[in-house]
Amino acid sequence: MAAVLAAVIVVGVGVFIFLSFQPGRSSGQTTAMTTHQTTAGSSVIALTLYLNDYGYNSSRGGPRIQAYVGDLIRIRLIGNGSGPIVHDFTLDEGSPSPYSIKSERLRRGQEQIIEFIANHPGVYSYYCSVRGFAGPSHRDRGQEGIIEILQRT
Ligand SMILES: [Cu+2]
Repeated sequence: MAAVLAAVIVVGVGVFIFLSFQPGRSSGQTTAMTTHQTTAGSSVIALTLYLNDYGYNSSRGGPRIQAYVGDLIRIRLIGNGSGPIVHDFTLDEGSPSPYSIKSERLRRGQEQIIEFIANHPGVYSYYCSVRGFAGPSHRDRGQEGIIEILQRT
């Protein structure tokens, strides 16, 4: 556990096949964010995001993620696109934001856990950076959400 908490930017656990079948857009995709207090007064914000076409835990948009400066954000990403369509989680200069977070591009059934420290306060967009050969980007199709990092007062 301590080793996990010590991890900083993106901890790519690698991509592995998710063995159990996940039906697309099931009703189980509500976003439950759990918070664990740590000794330093900061918290671990843990949530799961299904990478759907073309939203996070929905077919458009994504949940608002809230954390305080110093918190560790841990997101379990589960690919849930249709056919060969892949999706990712990006929070970078394109958001725009001072972060540099980008997951693997996951297809249905693939999974990755990313972790990063919420060290820049502000309100930013996270989004899917995938763009097909033709047509609008996934972000233009609505695949983005808000992450809000609050100053601890
Ligand atoms: Cu996408």
